[in-house]
Amino acid sequence: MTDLSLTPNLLKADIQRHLTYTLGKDAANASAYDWRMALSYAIRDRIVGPWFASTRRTWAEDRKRVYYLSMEFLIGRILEDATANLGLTEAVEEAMAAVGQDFRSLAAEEPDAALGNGGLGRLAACFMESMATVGCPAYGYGIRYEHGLFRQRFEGGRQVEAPEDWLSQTNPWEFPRPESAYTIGFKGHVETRDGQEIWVPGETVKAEAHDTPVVGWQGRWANTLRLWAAKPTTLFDLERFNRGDYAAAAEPEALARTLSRVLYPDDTTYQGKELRLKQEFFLTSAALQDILRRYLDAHSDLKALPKHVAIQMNDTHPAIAGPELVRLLSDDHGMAFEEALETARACLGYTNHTLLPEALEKWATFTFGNVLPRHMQIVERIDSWHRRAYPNRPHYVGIVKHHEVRMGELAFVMAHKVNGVSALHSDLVKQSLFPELNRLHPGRVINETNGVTPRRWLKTCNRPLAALITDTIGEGWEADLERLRGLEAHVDDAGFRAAFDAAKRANKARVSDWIGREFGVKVSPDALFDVQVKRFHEYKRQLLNILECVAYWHALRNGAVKNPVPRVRIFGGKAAPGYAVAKEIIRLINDVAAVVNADPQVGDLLKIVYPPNYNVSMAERVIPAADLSEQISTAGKEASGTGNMKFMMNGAPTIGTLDGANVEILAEVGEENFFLFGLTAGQVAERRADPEHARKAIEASAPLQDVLQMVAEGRFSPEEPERYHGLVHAVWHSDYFLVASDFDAYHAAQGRVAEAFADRGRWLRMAAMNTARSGFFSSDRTILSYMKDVWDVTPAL
Ligand code: 26V
Repeated sequence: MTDLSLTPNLLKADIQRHLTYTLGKDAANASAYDWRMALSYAIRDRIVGPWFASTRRTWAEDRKRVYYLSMEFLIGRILEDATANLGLTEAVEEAMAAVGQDFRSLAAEEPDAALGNGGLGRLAACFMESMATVGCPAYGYGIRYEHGLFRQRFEGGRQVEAPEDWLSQTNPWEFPRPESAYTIGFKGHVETRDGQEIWVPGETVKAEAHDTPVVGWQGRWANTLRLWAAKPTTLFDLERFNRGDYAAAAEPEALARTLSRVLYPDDTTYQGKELRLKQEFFLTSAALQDILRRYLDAHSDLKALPKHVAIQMNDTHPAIAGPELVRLLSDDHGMAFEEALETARACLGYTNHTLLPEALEKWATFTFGNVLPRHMQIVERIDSWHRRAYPNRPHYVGIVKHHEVRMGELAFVMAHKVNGVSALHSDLVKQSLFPELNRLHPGRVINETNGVTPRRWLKTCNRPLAALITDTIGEGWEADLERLRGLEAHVDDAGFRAAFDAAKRANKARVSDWIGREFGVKVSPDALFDVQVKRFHEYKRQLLNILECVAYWHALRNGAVKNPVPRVRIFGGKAAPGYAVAKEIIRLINDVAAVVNADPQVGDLLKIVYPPNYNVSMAERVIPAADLSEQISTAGKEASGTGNMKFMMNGAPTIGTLDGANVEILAEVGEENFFLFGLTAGQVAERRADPEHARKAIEASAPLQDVLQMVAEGRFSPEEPERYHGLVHAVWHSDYFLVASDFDAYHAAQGRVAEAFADRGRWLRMAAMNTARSGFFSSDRTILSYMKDVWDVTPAL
């Protein structure tokens, strides 16, 4: 271990050295950007020690490694977190102050690494940090997208997307490894030579590694996030270039680079895009070639691979890993087919993150066979092997059906463990997604409830609360989150409550300033901050939230609310660019906000704010300031949720349905500290069976009728009164996500929230109990559980 207790002076000297020799800048005219870069390099230097030490130990002890394959890693900023994990926050503050810079403002200028859409990608990032914290030897494998998730702005209330450009600045965290490159093939044909099938690709690209070290808490271990960039295998065509045909000369380069150019911004509907399939194979093949290369550097017997290698498929996006590993083992290394299959299966695990049928990947056999002809053969062979090995398999079950390759079934069959991401979701994976496969393979499906890293999501993002926790229960809770239980002994203590209140108030004051400054809305830090931040999906029911805002506004105007509690309803989130209904809901929220915020009659009693471009950094700002966490999905639809856990940790009680990990949050925190409402997953199914459910629900609810009437007649869109006819019509006549059926229960639950909030002592107790009982939702717990149940790896620390 390197000495991490470097004084601010040493740090300052290192920063100045980087400024001069790495950046070539004179301190006299260095910009804030230059200082941030110099600081980032100085911090990166201090990660390298633990990184090498961890890698050396893994080799020396011949430890089993975990390989986490994910199309998304939603990392956010790195500087502040890495600094905190190294225990250098105070030293860095001091060093930067000595050169006339403010650390926090510099850190806030770092662009987010937004290589993901939402929950699935952020989970992968939390897992990377937790694997480094608990000392699990691991590599994350992903794609180094040139453009991460689009930037969102509003024009006339409507979402407008602009490309994101995080690499327009130098990325100080990565080490390019042009020497670690693999050739990835596509298309072409399959030849038989001496009874052996050989794939002859028609196109090739190169996958080039870029490594980012990920350091854990207290710098005791560090792992590698290896992201692949696509490069052409052939340089440009000099002959064409000399003829002046510049565009054609650059064609191979352009073609290759499109592979890692952009992140697909749609996580709602599966679309059979060939480029997406190519991206998936690009990531997976590069990762597997790298894994086998590393294994064969130290071993020779490929049959022993599962003793040394665990590969986790983050959803089905890398599910081509099954056939690709079989191909590498059999076609390239001469293993018999069935042995290759069993070897691959013993290495592979599959995590399912969604039940939504429209998001389940399936590829037309035509596309699949065209892009990956050899893999198509292998998939057919896996399918017929499985059919023969399990003669009870019903005829309608299989990997290839109706001229489609079903990636969920492929991942299931090729994994030794399949898991869901919350208790409820894992049950549904067994009962409704894969009932027959679950019957054929009892015990294969298990649950691994999600978690979040408390270092980023409590320690660094909420310094006031973190300081109070340390003052109250001492140090060490950051890597042993169950210790937060120690707070329970203090929740009835007036002094502790006041301190808890002050911490929340400080966060809210920062957010009020920001909202006033950036969006011109004046909000009081004493109001109830009611927050729903997440991707926009119909099932997440931002529509239910905004319709309830309208009902509340209406009631306020009519004087129907006794002792109203001032409220700020905060929204944040992006819609997939092609998701028309989600975009209409976004526009409705902005339209309602404009009317409500300008209404002198309600004044400070209700404000609606929707800051654009919600991302990891905005979450770090807003979640610590939340009083109430909105987790209101249609029961049975949200696989887990992880935002719900972040709010809980930061002392915000949940208003929510019995869905995903809400169920477990409720169990931990107790009904008295949770605002539960709505239909259960079972009741949702029953209710939907009645084709008249929406109309009946609306007819039974006077407030909902009023709300829908106001929206439909253009109260919030006077310049275009019919703007929301479609949306309102859909609520009346289909309402697949049961907004109408849950409306009254939600409205009533919001009433209970206001009542509780008005009782300061009671509210603070609830809020503190949420923090105190959030220990289970540390991703350290999740990772230790995967290590034991799925990966069979022991922690090195
Ligand atoms: C699907 C697709 C389909 C193909 C195109 C690209 C793409 C990208 C993402 C997805 C599915 C995303 C699924 C997802 O994010 N699920 C979320 O996973 C979280 C972590 O387990 C969980 O907390 C959320 O409840 C769940 O919605």
